[in-house]
Amino acid sequence: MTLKTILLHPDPRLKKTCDPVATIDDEIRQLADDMLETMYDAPGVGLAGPQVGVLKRIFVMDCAKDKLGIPEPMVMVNPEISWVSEEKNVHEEGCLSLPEQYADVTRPKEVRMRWLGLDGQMHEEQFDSLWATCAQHELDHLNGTLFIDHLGPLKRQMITRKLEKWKREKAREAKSSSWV
Ligand code: K1U
Ligand code: ZN
Repeated sequence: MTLKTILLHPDPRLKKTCDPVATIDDEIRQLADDMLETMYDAPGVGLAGPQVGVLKRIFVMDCAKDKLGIPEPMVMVNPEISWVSEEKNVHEEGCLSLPEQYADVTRPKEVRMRWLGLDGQMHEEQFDSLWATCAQHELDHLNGTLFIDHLGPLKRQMITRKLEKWKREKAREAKSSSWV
């Protein structure tokens, strides 16, 4: 398995609409393995193809990590939302492509997802709480949408500026640690 580099906002690849996956083959199975390893290493609870530079409709998620410590990795290929609840939920969201930036986002509280699994079969399941938030956040990535696109322009600009500052600090830290 290989750790992939996670692209940071405003990389233009994060704004693209991704292509459907034509077949489940060894390349897709390898990609899913690499994405799960990259997500757990980050650490995060989700990761979508475009975040690792792959403009295909695939994401991974595992929102079960902090319950009993038993992992519940999920891989969704060509995912679609088949139903959303009328009831909405506000959840604080983060994004591995916008490290250390968080904001409250309002989305449907529950969603029903349909997707192609690595077993080549269609699956359908209903999600709530963090699973529902994460599935919608990841599906957004496949359509070139980031969580900051759900915010007003001022909040979005503030987060984008804070991220630029974070990048400058990281670059400065990397430079000073290379001196010793
Ligand atoms: O898509 C991504 O960038 C991953 C993102 C998913 C997400 C988190 C929270 C709400 C909606 C979607 C993350 O995983 S951000 C990191 C994070 O939330 C986390 C990190 C360590 C432990 C638990 C959560
Ligand atoms: Zn994200």
